[in-house]
Amino acid sequence: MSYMIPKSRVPAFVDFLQIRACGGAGGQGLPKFGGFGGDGGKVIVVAKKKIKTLKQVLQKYPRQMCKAPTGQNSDKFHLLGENGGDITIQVPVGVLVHKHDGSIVDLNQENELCVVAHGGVGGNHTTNFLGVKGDENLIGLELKLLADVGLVGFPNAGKSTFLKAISKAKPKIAAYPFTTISPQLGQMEYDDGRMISVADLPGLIEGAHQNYGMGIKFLRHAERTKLLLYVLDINAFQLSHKYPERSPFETLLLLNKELDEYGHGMLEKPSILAINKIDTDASGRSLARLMDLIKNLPASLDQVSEDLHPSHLAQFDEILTMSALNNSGLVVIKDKIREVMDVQAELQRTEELAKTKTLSQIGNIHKEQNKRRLV
Ligand SMILES: Nc1nc2c(ncn2[C@@H]2O[C@H](COP(=O)(O)OP(=O)(O)OP(=O)(O)O)[C@@H](O)[C@H]2O)c(=O)[nH]1
Ligand SMILES: [Mg+2]
Repeated sequence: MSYMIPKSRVPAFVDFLQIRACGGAGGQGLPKFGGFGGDGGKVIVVAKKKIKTLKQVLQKYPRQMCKAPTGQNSDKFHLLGENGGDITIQVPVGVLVHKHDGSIVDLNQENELCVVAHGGVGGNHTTNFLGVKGDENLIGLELKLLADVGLVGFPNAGKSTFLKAISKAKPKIAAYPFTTISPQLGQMEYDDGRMISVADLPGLIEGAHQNYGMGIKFLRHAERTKLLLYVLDINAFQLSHKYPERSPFETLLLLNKELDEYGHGMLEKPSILAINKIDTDASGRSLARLMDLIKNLPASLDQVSEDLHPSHLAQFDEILTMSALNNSGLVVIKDKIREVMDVQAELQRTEELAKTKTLSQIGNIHKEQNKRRLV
């Protein structure tokens, strides 16, 4: 009999996985001789590049349970019981560990780790020589999205409408903020068959970097994207009567500010600004005003209150307009996305080539030196 879940029952795409992590219990002490039981083992989550998906993790722990060994009991021949060994759960790089206490740990690099369940201490005089039970914690493993393009914007800006228009994805769209509550993925297909993946993220609001709204939780999913598409509503935005009304320029600055404060290289990513709902600005007056303010940055910052000023201004590769609802302007945006991605890929290739070149030059220098030494 196998403990493995039959292949048909393992979902094809797993981006969240719960695991019950149990630390080992401490071994029993030996009161007669004052012997110490060994400590129970810990459960540790560690990021490994060789693990690519959470599905692999599920296949390794089909019962979604991971238990570390118990510490050894003390006996008259082994007064100090051996500690139970630790268990490591190997997960892909880019996993967010949701710990039982509500904290979230980002495992972004090879071998980064976090302890998710401690073992109990071995029995000794302070515990009446009884081994203590280990932690039993329910943890969540969430894999950060891996998409080429991330859609960022305030709620209601039209991000999901854009995703729906350019891909086969069917995200929920509605005229109220926070319609999207979890990241949605879509594939943008080009005439020559090239595919670029797009992640629609829940809307950001003022204070997102401090976890207002759905904040940081979802910004994490934008970290691994290669390009950000800022979606901006040409109309003013007001989250509720408790919040001030923000002009499109203010919304843009706030978005910029939130991404800047969040850090993680968000502002350094290639980015395109897509000004949406252009169909609602028939006279073109709002657009003209907004473009004027953008062109006159940073001087135009004087026109808005200082607490909206970002410390670094985002640099856009392009500023374009669209009506995601009416399918207008989308082809230009699609093409620009591809162009920026291609330029980035080319830059990366040249950088890598330069690196290998330097390495081979170093190799040649060594060869030259060896030659000289031989002469
Ligand atoms: N007139 C007009 N309305 C639009 C356009 N794009 C989106 N909308 C409308 O704006 C509202 C919000 O659109 P969504 O696509 O749900 O906005 P979102 O940015 O995904 O919002 P959240 O998920 O809440 O962050 C919906 O009622 C859309 O129909 C547009 O180009 N023109
Ligand atoms: Mg949405």
